[in-house]
Amino acid sequence: MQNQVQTISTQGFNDQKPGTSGLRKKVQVFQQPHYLENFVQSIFDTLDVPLGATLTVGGDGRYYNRHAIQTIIEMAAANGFGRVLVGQAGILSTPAVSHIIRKYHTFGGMILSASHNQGGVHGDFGIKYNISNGGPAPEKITDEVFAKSKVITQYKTVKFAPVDINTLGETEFETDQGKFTVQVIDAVQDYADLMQTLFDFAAIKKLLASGFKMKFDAMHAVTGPYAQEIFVNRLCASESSLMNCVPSEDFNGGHPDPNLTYAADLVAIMFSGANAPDFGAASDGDGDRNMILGKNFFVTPSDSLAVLAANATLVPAYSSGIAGVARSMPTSGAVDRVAVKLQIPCYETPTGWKFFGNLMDAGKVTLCGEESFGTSSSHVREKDGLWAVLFWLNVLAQKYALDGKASVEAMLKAHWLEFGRNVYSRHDYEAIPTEAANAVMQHIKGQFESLPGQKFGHYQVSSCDDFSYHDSIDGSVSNNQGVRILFVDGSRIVFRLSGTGTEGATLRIYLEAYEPDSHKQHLDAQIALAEMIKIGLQISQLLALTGCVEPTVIT
Ligand code: G16
Repeated sequence: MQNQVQTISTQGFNDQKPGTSGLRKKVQVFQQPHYLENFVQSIFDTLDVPLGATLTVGGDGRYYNRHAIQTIIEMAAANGFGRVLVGQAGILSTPAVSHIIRKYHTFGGMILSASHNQGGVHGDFGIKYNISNGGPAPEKITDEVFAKSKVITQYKTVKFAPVDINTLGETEFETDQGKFTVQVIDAVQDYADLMQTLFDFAAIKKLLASGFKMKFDAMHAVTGPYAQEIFVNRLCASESSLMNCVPSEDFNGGHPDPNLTYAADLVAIMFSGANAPDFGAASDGDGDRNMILGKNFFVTPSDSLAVLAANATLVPAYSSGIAGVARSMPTSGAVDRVAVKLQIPCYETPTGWKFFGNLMDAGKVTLCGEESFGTSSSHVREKDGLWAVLFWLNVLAQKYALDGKASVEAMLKAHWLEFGRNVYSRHDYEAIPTEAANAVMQHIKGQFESLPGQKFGHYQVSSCDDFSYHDSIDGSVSNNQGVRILFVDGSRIVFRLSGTGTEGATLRIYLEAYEPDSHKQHLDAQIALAEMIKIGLQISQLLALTGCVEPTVIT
């Protein structure tokens, strides 16, 4: 039976501006009539979809995924796509979507996720479009989508009976525009195969068989099935190496954000003294973030990027060296020091993985990272949580093969000894009133003229600005990307409003100081940065303007 394309009248919404990574809102917002459809149609209208093109669709399994997938399938059929690839049960991690787009040359993909944000009926939902290089759509596309979403008057759809996305295989439909196929693909195999081409699985297997203990926490999110296949089936780790590996629609009531606050169960295990595992890691809702822990030891994401860059040649995929590195502006300068030693370029971009895409496509950088627990390479165009975990395991396996020792803490300390330590911390003030957060930013900007030269305790301000990025590949300019207070000794404080929250505003304060003295490098970051923290609060007048006494999250 032929299914008729229908044109449905609608009215625009004013709040569909994509943030740092796609559109994220409360589930109830997405459940408003036409809300999801309007945004999807605005994306399709922005793209020049070739007739019969293939679209990849997958999500992190959170509440509303299944409904959204059916809607997108129907709208894709009506908008000229000939095929949709869907992960089995609708599940695909964000890096897996990126890989599938690249491997099967699909016309981009839709990722249904609010990443590390909470899920469930009262939680968050999100959607973003990735372009055909596998990476998040750049701002010139998301800006156009937003503009279209405000003035949209109709969308196109075809009503199908619910498509079975649980069973692998193909289902064909006839529409009045022609044949349309939904292909349900294995969510895990392609990605696991890719990892096996990058890393030395035999060496990691040996390490894991040597008594080296690891613990991976999937936080009830998308990486569970991937971790099972990679760590247990392929690397023969014990089942007890994994925790929280069954994805759930509301992440079992948790907050799938791999940091010291929200991954508290893993942190307790890893900081349990002499019997703690040797290596711990966690990933977020959609599998693109990672947190790395050693026995009683936390690795900041900024340090993790620097250590991976410094040791990249120990990993098969990067054995002939890396072309360059990139980090987001608020990420510490630890990797910059490695780049100097390796004599490779280091790029500083705004927050948001989308800014790395052009540099990777142009072959300028191989490794990229962000302080927000994101690290990856040009094997895909997204950050990749399990990739980072495997990279660490591969490097540790090589160290073990060399001298029988594999310690995360020892690796970090050796790194600091060679490069010095960029002591780093981020303080988040979540869900504060938007007006109060804006007032803080305005108050700081109001001091741009008077701050340079001023002394605060041991520190003197050298300059301050609102970060702007000029993309050297496509010439685009992105302004207002975070306020920087730079000090004479190279320390800095950055203030930025998050672009991924869904409740009020989240103000982030990023603190960084350089410590070359090996006798002081062991200090806890909060102690080492205590004076900087006070200066940040003084300059921002955060307490007076927001009433917030303490950060919600410290990493
Ligand atoms: C997203 C982006 C990242 C960004 C992070 C934090 O991560 O993909 O590039 O660093 O948000 O952004 P913000 O500071 O604006 O909240 P994810 O894991 O949420 O997709």
